[in-house]
Amino acid sequence: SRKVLSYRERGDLCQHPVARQLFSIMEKKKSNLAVSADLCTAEQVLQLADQVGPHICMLKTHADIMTDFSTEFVQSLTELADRHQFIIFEDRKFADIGSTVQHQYRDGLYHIADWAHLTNAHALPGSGVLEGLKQVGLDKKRACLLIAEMSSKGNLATGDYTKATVKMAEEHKDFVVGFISQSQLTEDPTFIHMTPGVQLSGSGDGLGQQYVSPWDAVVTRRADVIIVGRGVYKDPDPASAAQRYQTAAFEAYQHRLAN
Ligand code: S5P
Repeated sequence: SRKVLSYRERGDLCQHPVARQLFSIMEKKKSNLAVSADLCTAEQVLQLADQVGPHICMLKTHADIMTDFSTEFVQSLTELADRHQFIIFEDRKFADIGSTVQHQYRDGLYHIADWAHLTNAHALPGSGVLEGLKQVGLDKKRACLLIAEMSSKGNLATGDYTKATVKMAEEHKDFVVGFISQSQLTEDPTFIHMTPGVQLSGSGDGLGQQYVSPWDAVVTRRADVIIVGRGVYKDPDPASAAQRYQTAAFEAYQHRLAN
């Protein structure tokens, strides 16, 4: 099998500034951990971001679950991202026609394109979803991931759907920098694979979520970045939990490099 490239080598191959920055942060901080801050107040999200900041390459948000989203929140989060050096990823999962997602990305209460370096979209609507998002995001140098596979039980993102999603990404490389997936989908080293549904202890959550370990995600499924929510923020000590996941995922990456 062919040599596994380091994050640094892959960053050097990337054209998109967000992909380059992410790979560079991963290399520098020795972190392929993204923490999902699925909390419902600005104070909780900001506190978590500050606690886990040193251990992560990326913070994932769900702005629309917050009760008090504001421009002050965005400003504070951006300051934390600059201080701790992490990418902000709004997990919006756009899934409508181009014209609608354009508004959802640029307008409304959240103005996502103004603050999220990275967002994501389902391939379901066809390439119009990307054409719409691009018209807003390209000028701002934003990037997008396509959801090619999901972690949840019974999901329909499989087989030909997944293959068509990869093809769509390849046709929009100026904006799409990778995938949300459960496995490696392409050998192209400039695409980043991010895998949610990762936990050190549990196997599921009773609502369809299915977990694998950081080792399985990175070594067996070849994820570049693991995404961990409850495994970190439900822990009584989120900073230590983040450190545990950081170490587990980075050791798994180093194992891949060495083998
Ligand atoms: O297939 C997916 C895609 C995503 S982005 N499965 C997921 O669980 N996610 C997101 O990852 C989900 O919306 C949540 O924010 C996070 C997983 O959280 P956890 O608490 O189960 O680790």
